[in-house]
Amino acid sequence: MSNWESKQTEFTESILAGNEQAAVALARTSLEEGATPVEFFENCISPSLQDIGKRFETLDIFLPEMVTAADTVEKVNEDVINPAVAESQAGESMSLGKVLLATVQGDLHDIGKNMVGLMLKVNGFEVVDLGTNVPPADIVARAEQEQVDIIGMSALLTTCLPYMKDVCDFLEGKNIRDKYPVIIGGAATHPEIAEEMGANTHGGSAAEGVEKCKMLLGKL
Ligand code: B12
Repeated sequence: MSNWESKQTEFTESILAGNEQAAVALARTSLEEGATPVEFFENCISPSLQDIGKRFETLDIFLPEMVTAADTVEKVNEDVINPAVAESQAGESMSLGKVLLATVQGDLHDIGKNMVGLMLKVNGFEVVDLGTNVPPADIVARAEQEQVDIIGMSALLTTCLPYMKDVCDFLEGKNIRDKYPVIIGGAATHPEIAEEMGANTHGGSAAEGVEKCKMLLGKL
């Protein structure tokens, strides 16, 4: 698939305009032409949203357009990408482990986290998704309740990063830090941030998140 650049430009314009039909059709055609749903997500959806983020930052667009774009992407995910990802691995029934996922307190971004959850599920993990805006104490309490094997956190707002550290500090304070490998991701993070927050590792994409979770549990 060599023409991602032109597809991505077209996709960006469709989601900015809230043109669900065009965005869904572009995704369907790409899959029919042989792209995998994950390839479409990583090469088209994700960079288009990054592009929209940049335009928002430079005041070329405003919040309502970012909301429209996000809503249109959710429709594409619901109608095309999620079912295709689920179908691509149907039939796998092993359980590699249980992963808690949450977008941290103050942060409502969940498009990336949801893709991570879906990819983990189709790759054999059980996922406990706590949603968005989850306070550190709730993350720790649910990890204990659900006896998860890994804690995964997402943040796109840099102001919310300290809540990731709070989770690791809470775990330390309860003397259970070693029980829970912690993986973080989201546009506000990178590997050095993971170290700063006291997490074990970082996932830069949903696919990398799956590989890192396998590594954390010694399943690679
Ligand atoms: C869509 C969007 C929104 C939507 C969110 C809808 C939704 N349901 O998620 C809406 C319109 C609601 C929104 C609101 C806001 N947003 Co916003 N938003 C974006 C935008 C354009 C795209 C985000 C996205 O979905 N990207 C695509 C996904 C696939 O990428 P991703 O989340 O990074 O996930 C991938 C990886 O990071 C990884 N990953 C993600 N999570 C995890 C977790 C684990 C465990 C692992 C392993 C991996 C992993 O895997 C994913 C798949 O590959 C970004 C721009 C950007 N550069 O990110 C701004 C952006 C994040 N938003 C921003 C801002 C400022 C806001 C608002 C404050 C705006 C306002 N004035 O109100 C509010 C905040 C609301 C809140 N409290 O959270 C800023 C943040 C700046 C900063 N440095 O903190 C950005 C960067 C835009 C910008 N450049 O200014 N936003």
